[in-house]
Amino acid sequence: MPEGTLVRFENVDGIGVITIDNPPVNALSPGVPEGIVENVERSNADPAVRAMVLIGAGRSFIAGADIRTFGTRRAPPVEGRRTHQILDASQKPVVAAIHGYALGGGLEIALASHYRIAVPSAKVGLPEVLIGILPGSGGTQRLPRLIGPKAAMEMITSGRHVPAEEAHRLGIIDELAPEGGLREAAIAMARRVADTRLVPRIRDRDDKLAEAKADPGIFEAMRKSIARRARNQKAPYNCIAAVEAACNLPFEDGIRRERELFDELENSAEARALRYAFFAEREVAKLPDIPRDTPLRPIKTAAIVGAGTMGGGIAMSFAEFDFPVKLLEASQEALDRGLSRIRANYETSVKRGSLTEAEMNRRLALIEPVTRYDDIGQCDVVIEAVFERIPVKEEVFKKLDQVMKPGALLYTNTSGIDIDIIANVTKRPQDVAGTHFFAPANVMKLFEVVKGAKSAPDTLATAMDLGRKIGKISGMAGNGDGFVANRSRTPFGTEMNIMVEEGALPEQVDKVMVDFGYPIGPFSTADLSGLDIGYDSRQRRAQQDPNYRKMQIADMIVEMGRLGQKTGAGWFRYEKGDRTPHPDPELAQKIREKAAELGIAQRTFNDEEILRRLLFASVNEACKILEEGKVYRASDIDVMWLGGFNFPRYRGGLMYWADTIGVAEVYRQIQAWHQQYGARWAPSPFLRRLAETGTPLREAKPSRPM
Ligand code: 3H9
Repeated sequence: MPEGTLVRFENVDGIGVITIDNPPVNALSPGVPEGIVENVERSNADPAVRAMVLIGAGRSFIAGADIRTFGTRRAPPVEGRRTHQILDASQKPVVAAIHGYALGGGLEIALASHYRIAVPSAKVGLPEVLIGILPGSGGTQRLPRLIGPKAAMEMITSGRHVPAEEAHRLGIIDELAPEGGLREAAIAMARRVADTRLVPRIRDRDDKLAEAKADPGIFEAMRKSIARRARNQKAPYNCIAAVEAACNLPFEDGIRRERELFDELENSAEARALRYAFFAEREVAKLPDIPRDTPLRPIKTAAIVGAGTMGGGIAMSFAEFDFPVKLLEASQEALDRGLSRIRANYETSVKRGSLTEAEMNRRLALIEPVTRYDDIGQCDVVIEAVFERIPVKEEVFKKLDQVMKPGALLYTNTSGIDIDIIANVTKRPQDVAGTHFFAPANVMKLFEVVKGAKSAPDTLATAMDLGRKIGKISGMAGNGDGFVANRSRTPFGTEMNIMVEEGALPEQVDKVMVDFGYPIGPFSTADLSGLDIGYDSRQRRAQQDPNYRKMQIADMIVEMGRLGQKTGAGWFRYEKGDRTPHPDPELAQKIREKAAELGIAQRTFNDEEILRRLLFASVNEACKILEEGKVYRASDIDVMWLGGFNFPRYRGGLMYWADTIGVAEVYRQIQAWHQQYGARWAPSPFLRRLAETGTPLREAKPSRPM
């Protein structure tokens, strides 16, 4: 068949090599499954073919079903004629040859094949749960038969990508092939097995299912273990139910049950939101004003200035992804403190079992502490993470300008200082941009790249790419107070404080947001970060702006010495050595007294009102950001909320969620609160236009280019 066909066939001395060629990731788009089926059937009918190899062209085996086709009208699959069923029924053996990714429907095709060979760099997995569905092409029935229900449930409910070597140990992969030699090794394997009389089929195995027969409690235990992270979601539970069916039903009945459970999910609200989030996270990488082919600056070595909590977390992000990184602090003492914090973080992970000691040592060896600016001059990129004060940052950038080699990228991790002020103290403002990490920097996914007035296109494109290389999701923001992520989050913070002044309690607000899907509530989060930081910035703001609305209760708490977890009390009370927040009646009393002193009337709040007050305030601000052209697209704001603030992913993001309520209703409510509470709720004219035209918030285009 000619190049350009989705599925090609070639007879290599009796081995039929079936190549899937659907760039970029060989998704199973219309035409691909049909092409596989046609070639498998033809090979079975052709005496000149003894066995087959199924392999992917380009960078992957098969990344799964084509997600774009979900939720659209598709012809239902014809039972018995589905790709996995045809492969399974093949009388001649099929070897799946895996490189890159074998995910979802891709791994399911490999499981329906009779042998699996992979290069060590390959990854396999069933990540359907991450887009709100379950493996619907036999994966939930075959994987437990191959590796046992417990291991299968762990893989299917987490959706994680399993490296080939681990997959080999688990029994998913039969053989490992040398990198670069996959095709030859797979053809050789096919030759070896070509004359097998009994083609091995996973469906016929049940030895591994004995685990569930011996202990039927494993399913309930699994449901319990995921209860926290699977809150409000259906897909993870359907995944477990499907594996349970694999253990209790004959294979064909199990396949039917899997299909039913899949059908329940495909169009669920959570699946739609998760699909949206998947594509929004790909869209955010596209830079409309920077050509795609802009050459990137090579980055092999990095430096971080400042070994505080943020700087240390950033260094850890680099080390995790194999970048040698120099950590600079002028004083040896501060450097030592920073390094011991990094070590302590790693040790906690080792104790928890999420990191091996060897990996900890490998990462620590990549972080080189230095005390002189001259030591970092040859690094390709430097990220400044010093104290958040303009003169301090200016001082650092003057030094960087002196020592860094020409072409080095100079990034600042400021969370709010004007990038141009920083850039303009150097003679190379084109090399300067913001790269804003979110705390904890080694954990949170968002990497907000901030565009200065003079930032060169390759300075920005390289920053976006760098974020990706250290496992983050990069999003571009225009320069301006708070950039995009924090600016859109600020009104949420304001409202939570004001509601407490008006009679809501921190524990009620936290419960509403946890029930909504946040891992922890906003007041507990504030206690975790420390309340003094917000206090300082409020004091500064109040000095600069005579109209600044003071947060009297938040200030009172800090002035009482309650700085959060680190002092054993903040918005909540903490037992020694325990991070569990306990409501504090004493504090509640103090809050009421303060409110009385301020003359603020007290009332009760219902949960819906709390949720809306917090999130609508932010939607309104997001509209102002779009109006000012400080972001490329509305969905980028959603990506930032998912990666920066732990907004529940199965709700899509701030704007996507607001659309589930409806732009007209959001506008109506904001108008009503404008009447009631005054200026801070003035609706953005941009929002008004969206409401008038019925344009979904998530599709809103900014009013002007960034
Ligand atoms: C499934 O299989 C269901 C079955 O059980 C059957 C049920 C009946 N579909 O991420 P990248 C696009 S569910 C459509 O930047 P990377 C992506 O949008 C599926 N498009 O690359 C992007 O397009 P664009 C289970 C897809 O190298 C381009 O490919 N599988 C799909 O960073 C490059 O993507 C999954 O959930 C797809 N399946 O990462 C895997 N995959 O350039 C989903 C990618 O226009 N995919 N695209 O923006 C991934 O996790 C990553 O793409 C992957 C590569 C790890 C493969």
